[in-house]
Amino acid sequence: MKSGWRWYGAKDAISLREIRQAGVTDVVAALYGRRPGEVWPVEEIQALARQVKDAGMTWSVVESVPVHEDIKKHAGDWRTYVENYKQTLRNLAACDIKTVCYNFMPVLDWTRSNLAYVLPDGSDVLCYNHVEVAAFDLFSLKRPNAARDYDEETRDRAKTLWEKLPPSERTRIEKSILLGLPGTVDDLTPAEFLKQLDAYRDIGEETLRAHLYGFLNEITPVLEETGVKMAIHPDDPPRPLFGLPRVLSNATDIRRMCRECPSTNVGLTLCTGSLGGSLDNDEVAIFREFAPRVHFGHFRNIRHIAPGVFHESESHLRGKVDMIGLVKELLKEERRRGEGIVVRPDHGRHLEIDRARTCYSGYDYGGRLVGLAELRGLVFGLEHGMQG
Ligand code: DNO
Repeated sequence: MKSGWRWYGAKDAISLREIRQAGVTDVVAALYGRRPGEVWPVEEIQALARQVKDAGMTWSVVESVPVHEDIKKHAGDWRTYVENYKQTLRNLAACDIKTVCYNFMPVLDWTRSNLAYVLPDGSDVLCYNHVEVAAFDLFSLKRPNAARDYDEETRDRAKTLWEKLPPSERTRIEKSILLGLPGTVDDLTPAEFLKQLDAYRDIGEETLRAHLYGFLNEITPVLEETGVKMAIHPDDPPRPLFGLPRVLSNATDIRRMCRECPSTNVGLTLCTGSLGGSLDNDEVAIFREFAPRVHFGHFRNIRHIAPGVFHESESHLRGKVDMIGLVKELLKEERRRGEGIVVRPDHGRHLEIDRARTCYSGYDYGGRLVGLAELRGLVFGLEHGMQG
């Protein structure tokens, strides 16, 4: 396992020196100043790569080169954005950066309803509660026809919840969904969010799938010529949201992508926490089945506490995800390839040592430091014959 770490560049409260001291070799970064659809200039890529190198590490994975919304919709200038995407891939490859994480979730990147769910020890984590999301959708956003996207029980529970929530809690849910999560390109007002949702009115699941596969097959010649590997990030959470289609939530979706896009340069970010958001997903089986296509890993654990409600766990090793089984698959695949796969500790608890600084939600120092140490300890134990 190559130890990765997501770094938000100049805006990150965490320094490269701290990251290096966490035992990291591979930095996961992006040109955050560039808008979706723009070509990333070689000089800018080189400058960031040099900064990372001077700190004793390598920028080896990009997270993310965002896919412009128009590519997902086949709207406006989408063909130009595809060409620009190809050029960005060529420019990254010229700087020897050959793994690209991205997602194909419409409008919102990942979604949570609580960015500070408090655990018994006083640390806090991110939480997704489907009833809170439904309540927001139905009674705050008031999305037209939202009711038909929820079953009766969820609608009733959402109504009861919303009625009893104090204004501060309602605001907490609204802000958690619309603002503040890294990954989402712009903070959204409710009106802007509704407008963007409406733009997907006529785009169903099959259409979005066709757009994803079409995009990947269109860029495949560039992937093969440069050696770049595309690592799609699964839908987080892995279920339809706000009436939007989802196309990468489970093994069936991955299987289909692999069938429609035969190049092995088209692969996956094995994000255990995203896949683990559904009790039906078996992350270890997914790793096993698609191992040659796993180009990057996000490892974390989660706990499901009620139907449709989960939060990140108190440890990267314990929870819904069988981390021992997963790391065994990782080691097996690494032996087969004869090289390591970059894995980053995905999200961590917000601990006391980070209270004095503001990190991106889920991306504190202490919590991820512990997570990475746990993962490395597990790898060390397994490599030295410890029985799981
Ligand atoms: C959340 C992240 C995602 C991820 C993107 C990839 O913590 O895993 O925001 O970076 O979905 O495009």
